[in-house]
Amino acid sequence: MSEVVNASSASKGGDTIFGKILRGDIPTKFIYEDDQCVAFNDVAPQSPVHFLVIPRKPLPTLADAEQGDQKLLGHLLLVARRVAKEQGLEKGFRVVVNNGQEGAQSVYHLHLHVLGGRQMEWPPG
Ligand code: TR5
Repeated sequence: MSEVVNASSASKGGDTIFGKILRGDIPTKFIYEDDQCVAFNDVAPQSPVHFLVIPRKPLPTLADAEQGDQKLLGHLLLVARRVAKEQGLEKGFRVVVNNGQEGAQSVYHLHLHVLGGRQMEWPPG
């Protein structure tokens, strides 16, 4: 099922698959972790390298972030940059945050997609 179809039926509220990953209920190899966030490979990669950076704090969407989350949001971007370098993405990469239904968000736990390893196109679909 496409992510857009998944996104059309997804909604905020309750536990998410990423909450289960964070708690260790679903065993997942973290390619990075610290006290604020973790990174792991996307289960359905859209490019040769495709990983997600997610905060430990269960913010459902970027739109739910508040002023007090400023440092956390900056940290997520710096972790994206760091792991992208570790993954060999010297030639470039893309960072995506899908927000809400029209943003095609399917998992309501904030996450940064980091995609690389091929030439990206623009505009996105
Ligand atoms: O559509 P949005 O932006 O919400 O992105 C959600 C992403 O989570 C998609 O790229 C999915 O492929 C990814 N996803 C979904 C699951 C999953 C995952 N990545 C890693 N591990 C996963 N598990 C164990 N289960 C999922 N349902």
